[in-house]
Amino acid sequence: MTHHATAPREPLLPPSPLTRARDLIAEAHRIVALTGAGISAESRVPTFRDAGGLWRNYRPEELATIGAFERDPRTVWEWYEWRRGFLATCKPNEGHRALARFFLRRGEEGIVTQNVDGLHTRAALEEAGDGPPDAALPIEIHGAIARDRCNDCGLRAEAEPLGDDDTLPRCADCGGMRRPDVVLFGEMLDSALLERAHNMAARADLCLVIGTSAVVYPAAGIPLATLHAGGRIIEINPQDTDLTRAAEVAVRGAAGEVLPELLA
Ligand code: BV8
Ligand code: ZN
Repeated sequence: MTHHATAPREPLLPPSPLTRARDLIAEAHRIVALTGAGISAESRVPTFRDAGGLWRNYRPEELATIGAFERDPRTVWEWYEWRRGFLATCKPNEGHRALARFFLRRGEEGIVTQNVDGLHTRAALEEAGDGPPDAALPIEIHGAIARDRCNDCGLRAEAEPLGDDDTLPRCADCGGMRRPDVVLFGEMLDSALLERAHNMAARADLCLVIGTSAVVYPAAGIPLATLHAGGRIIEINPQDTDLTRAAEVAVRGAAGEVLPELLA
């Protein structure tokens, strides 16, 4: 019996985080994704931390607060007007598109976003073509910058340009103070939206956490609903975050590069 010298076996490398993440996705039944400003970074939307100082030396945390709005609504309005103008030049990136296609293929909604930039919605409509976009439409738990809301009666309306005089936008129905339809720091989130997002995460067996520093609550608690229900977390982010230690796999990279690979 001749013994064939077997080639020395390749040392078995542990599977890469991308491979492990792909396997978890293949095994998962219900998947939810929580996204933050990082998924829009490659669309040139400044992440919440870098936006500060880019505009008349204000910090976002100073301006995106209910206190600032009550104290100095005009300045907060002008900041949102500036952000709206800037966002008009941005478009969904490959990360938004890959995520939209993924949920359209699965036919079941699962995107929860902290972002107010509307880029997930645009990606859903563009990727769905003339098909239904619903499965890729996000739950926007912090609202949408492109809409206004009445501070008094809650009437929502398309944003209108700010008058250049000192008057502030008023509600067409009740004459109350209009404001951007976003959740400012110090404000409660829409409880129905938060409940829907939380229940979706608790029913999921996998939560993709994409481009968030996971410091803003109650949004950052959503992936923990999946974890506490026995599910697992995959983090897609170039950096470590407060959620990294709760993640089964951390894929260290940019969403625009990782998601098309991961979700193909
Ligand atoms: C509430 C809408 C309770 C506005 C937003 C003191 C005073 C007041 C409040 C608090 C306080 N201390 C704590 C609080 C609670 C506060 C909070 O959590 N603060 C944090 C900062 C400690 N939360 C609230 O105020 C919430 N409300 O708690 O109400 C309450 C109770 C009783 C009575 C009344 C109220 C409301 C929070 C919602 C605030 N609104 N947005 C607007 O945008 O104009 S949140 C805002 O922050 C944005 O939505 C943004 O999404 C979010 C920032 O978080 P991230 O998305 O994670 O963005 P960030 O820049 O931090 O991170 C980006 C990540 O991406 C990084 O990890 C980076 O590595 C990564 N990245 C970069 N590039 C890429 C990438 N990843 C992938 N690919 C890339 N290419
Ligand atoms: Zn009103």
